[in-house]
Amino acid sequence: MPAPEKPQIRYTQIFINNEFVNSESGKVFATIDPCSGEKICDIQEGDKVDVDAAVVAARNAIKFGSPWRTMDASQRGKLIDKFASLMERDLDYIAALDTLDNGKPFTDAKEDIEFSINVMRYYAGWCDKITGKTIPVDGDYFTFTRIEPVGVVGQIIPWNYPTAMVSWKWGPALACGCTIVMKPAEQTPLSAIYLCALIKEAGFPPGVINVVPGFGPTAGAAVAEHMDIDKVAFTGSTEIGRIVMAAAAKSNLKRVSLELGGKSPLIIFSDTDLDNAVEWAHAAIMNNHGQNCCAGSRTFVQEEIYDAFVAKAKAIADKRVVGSPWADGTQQGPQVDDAQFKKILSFVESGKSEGAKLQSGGVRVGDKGYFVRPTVFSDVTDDMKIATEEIFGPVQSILKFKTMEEVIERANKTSYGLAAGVFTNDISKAMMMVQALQGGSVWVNCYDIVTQQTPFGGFKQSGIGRELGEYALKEYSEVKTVTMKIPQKNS
Ligand code: TXE
Repeated sequence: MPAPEKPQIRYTQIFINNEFVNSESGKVFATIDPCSGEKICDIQEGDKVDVDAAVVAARNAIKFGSPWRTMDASQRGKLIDKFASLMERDLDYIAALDTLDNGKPFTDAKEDIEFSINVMRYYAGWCDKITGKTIPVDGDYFTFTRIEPVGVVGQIIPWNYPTAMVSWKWGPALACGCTIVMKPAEQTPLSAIYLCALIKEAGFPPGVINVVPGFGPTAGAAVAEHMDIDKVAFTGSTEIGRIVMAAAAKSNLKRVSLELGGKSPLIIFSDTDLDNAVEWAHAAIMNNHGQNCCAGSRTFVQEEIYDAFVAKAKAIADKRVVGSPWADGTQQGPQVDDAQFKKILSFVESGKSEGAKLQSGGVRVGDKGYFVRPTVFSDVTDDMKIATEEIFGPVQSILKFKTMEEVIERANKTSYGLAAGVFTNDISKAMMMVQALQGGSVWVNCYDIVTQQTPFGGFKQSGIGRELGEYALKEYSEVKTVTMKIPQKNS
């Protein structure tokens, strides 16, 4: 494959009411190329006043009798499908924007965009299949339910999958007929802004989608606190998820869905095919540079195969190709920003000082940008910081266990509960683990299989609610019970 072109940046503004506009304050912020630490371009910096304007547009777009409200549900589906086709037309360009802004290899970025298109198409199909019920109530009444859009939704997203996060949020919200005010992550605003141009081109009515780039404590907080936003959907750290939920409670009790951090266990029993398990475990933590909420960041390996597993995990990490995300064959580009880069290296230091054995990596690559060598620690114990806190980087922690009972208890001993994985050839063992592990997704003999059709979300402090699949529709709808007096009921 020839090296892709670095993209020309075409849009850098706030998108409200189908128009690109400057920030009210006149302020801009720089989005940074993580390969070099240098500025890509300036982006209009939204704040409360811009969020307010976006909410007015979104409220108008969903008011009773509006074009969006009176549109056939099937037509809503056609618009979403048209949008997906425009994404397909511009796939390489959107992928290039994500590579530039986020640092992920171009081939990975393309897979993200393909997934995002699938997500949009999946929800396009749902639009005219969201149905209520008729309910046989007592008495001379006729009762049915209507599933209505929850209203204006605020969506705050992170930087690790810039376009995919947009699709996970827009797809179900649009299918339900909501209108949207989104705040993309300050590290990666480029693709979300570009997608606005495609929303306009697809023919969505003004105000259905609004995007206000900016920072968390200003634009993000304005969304979470807003009195005229009916629901907030947030993906990011557990720490900020707590702030968003408190803001929702303190303002107008807007509905809340949260997709937060994780410290997901991946459990390898000794009866499994060792080479296969090593490969999956490597991908489970290293994919997307470890910047994955459901990364398999605690690899539990049964004692009989522990030493062999560690040796193979080291060998495969040593071979991982780190470099320019634009180059063919690169498996890992830079971490997203200086803060994440420093955070990861400080976790490496804490692993070393707490007595874990560094098998591979643990160092910076090069002297500019935010590249980190894939890192493998063995001899990790449950109480070490690298085994308890989310690192969000390419750092594999390998722990040893003896029995199934023991590993169940240790795997669940965390405040998180996003995902878990099990490798075993014993179906009974697999089914015991499936039932025992506390996580929103459990993968058996595979890992990180996330699809548009399947619900995704967390137990415990990994979140509230589910994204993707049919379940996500619940997060964007209200149920209205309608009861009518009738002269006589007949069965
Ligand atoms: O996340 P933040 P950061 C975890 C991961 C990572 C850590 C920090 O461990 O190392 O979080 O990353 C917006 N009110 N995850 O600092 O701050 C912010 O602008 C409203 C896991 O990037 O949670 C951005 O749009 N919004 C995660 C979004 O929240 C606020 C993905 C996420 O940023 C806000 C990312 C506020 N007060 C990080 N402050 C996952 N679940 O996949 C910030 N934001």
